[in-house]
Amino acid sequence: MGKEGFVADPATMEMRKRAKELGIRTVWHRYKENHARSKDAPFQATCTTCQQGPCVDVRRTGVCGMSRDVIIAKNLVSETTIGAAAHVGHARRVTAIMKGVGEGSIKGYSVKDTERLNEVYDGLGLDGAKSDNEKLVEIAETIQDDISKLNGAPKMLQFRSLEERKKLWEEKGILIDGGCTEIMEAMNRIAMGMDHDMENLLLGACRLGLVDAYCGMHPATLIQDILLGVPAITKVKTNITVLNADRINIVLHGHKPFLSDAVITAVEEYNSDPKNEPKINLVGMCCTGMEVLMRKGINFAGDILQQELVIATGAVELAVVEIQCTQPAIVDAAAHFHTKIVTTDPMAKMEGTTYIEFMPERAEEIGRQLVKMAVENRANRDQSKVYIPDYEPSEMLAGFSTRQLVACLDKAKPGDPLGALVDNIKNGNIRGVAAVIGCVTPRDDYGYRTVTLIKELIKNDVLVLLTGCVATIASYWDLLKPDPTYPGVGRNLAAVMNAIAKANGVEAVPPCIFMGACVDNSRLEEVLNATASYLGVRIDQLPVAGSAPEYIAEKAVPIGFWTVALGVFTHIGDQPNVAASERAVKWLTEDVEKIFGGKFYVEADPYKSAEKIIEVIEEKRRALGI
Ligand code: BF8
Repeated sequence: MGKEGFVADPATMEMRKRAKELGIRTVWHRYKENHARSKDAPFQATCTTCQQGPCVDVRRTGVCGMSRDVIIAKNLVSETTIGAAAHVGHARRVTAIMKGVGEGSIKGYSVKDTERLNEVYDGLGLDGAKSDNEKLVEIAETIQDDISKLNGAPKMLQFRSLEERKKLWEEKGILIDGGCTEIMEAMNRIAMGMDHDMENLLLGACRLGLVDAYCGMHPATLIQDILLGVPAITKVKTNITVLNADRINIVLHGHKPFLSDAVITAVEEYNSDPKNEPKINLVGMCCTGMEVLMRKGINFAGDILQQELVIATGAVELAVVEIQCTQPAIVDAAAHFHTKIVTTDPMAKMEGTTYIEFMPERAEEIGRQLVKMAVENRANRDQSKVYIPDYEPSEMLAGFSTRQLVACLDKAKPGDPLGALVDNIKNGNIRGVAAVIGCVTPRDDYGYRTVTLIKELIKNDVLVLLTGCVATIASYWDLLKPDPTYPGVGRNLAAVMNAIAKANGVEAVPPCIFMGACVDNSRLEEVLNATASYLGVRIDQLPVAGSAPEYIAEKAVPIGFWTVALGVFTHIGDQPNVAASERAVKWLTEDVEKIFGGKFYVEADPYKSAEKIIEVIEEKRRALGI
């Protein structure tokens, strides 16, 4: 029992206890040891830029005279740059794969969705290719140009954002050049003696939001859709308890689901041979886990906070990681068992692990090599150390790409799928739409903020779309399980969901809609743009909100600046490290709304956050006259 009667996921709690008994320090232990956040948070105004400093706990100015407000804005730009660089790095890697596939040097992947290929090819304004492979190359070269060019807005931005936004961004001076140029200039502006204007710095952070979206998330999603398939509805099981004590367990961890695709193929090959016993149980973790659950129906074992706990079961033969959100603590957890961890990206190595570089040209061979490694390691398992909590995994109905969502709505209102959504928003059955996205935090009871917030929203007839770790945690509380009684869902929203389910010939749809991993926030823009265009209004007029109740990663910061620049009211559960500057807080939570129509709202309490989100949605409804 935790906050206000909240009961955290029992499988996770039991594994935390088990880890403690084994002497494995988990993220929750380390959080208590290291957390330095205080109410007045003076440490938040610390500048480490030059050797006159570090200027710690700056009350007025640093040694150079830089104000506390500017130091804080500069630090926020730095964090935002790192986040944007992570997503651009992801896009760069998958773009290189796409180019190799088109040119024929990479044989293990091919076009899985021609419709998506053509949509992207045409959308980027390309023309004249004679084959799908030529299209792959041209798209890849266009995205590479978007990422690397010195001048001119990325073609992806031109393709994926609404005219009204582009015009506004240009007017306000945040229309971006190439992704790498922007990242370089962001580092340049925070160098000693450069930008000392708080507002200019924060507008710079908004630019990085656009970099993240149009040189990172959008290209990553689109390329993955083209080469690995557009997600369609699928049912999976989730939580640590999807591990199988009788099988060989392999965990796929990271964000870039190309290596995992090769491992999946190798596992299918291994499992299909009747001579091979025991069979392999393949499970996913973090965003790669979400990618493979959506596209391949692979069960999901854990979010960012559960990664050590999954290893602490002692049942994992091999964890394969590629990029992002891997906590180095898994090495310590694995050292208690036979578990092998393999890192695969030259920019994401980890001491104490085996490094096998993922070369997409050799994907098939590397997939088999990893499977062989896991199979051989099974003999080293000490079965007496295996401990998997005895709870049923949760059920998740997933795979709601925008296309799948539209297909479901089309059954409800043939020929006018968006009408099926918009009619219900207009008549008030759906009060509005909230996208709840991002990470989970060790700051309070596991899942408390996310689960409580979502429950409050759906109870009040707000349709909730989910991406990222919050989504998988929601599944542990059955918020992604179709149940025809729609427990906890507002009466009107439940009636809409029931009608959509019936139109699609299924018993029920889940209380919330899971739209994918963090890069798939790009899918949320597809929904926003389509709805705004259908209604003939701006995004900032729509009764919608975004929320990252438990964000922790740097990647979440540019995503937040992007949603604000799109015009979305954006809730975050924790103050970024800006509390020591009243001016910065005011700009982010008030002034920026006058520029873009969106702003940040900071609140840790999920009840208060839900109340505020609903209030904003109701205000927007009133302004629209609905
Ligand atoms: O990109 S939600 S903890 S896993 S950052 Fe990481 Fe946050 Fe999870 Fe994926 Ni997203």
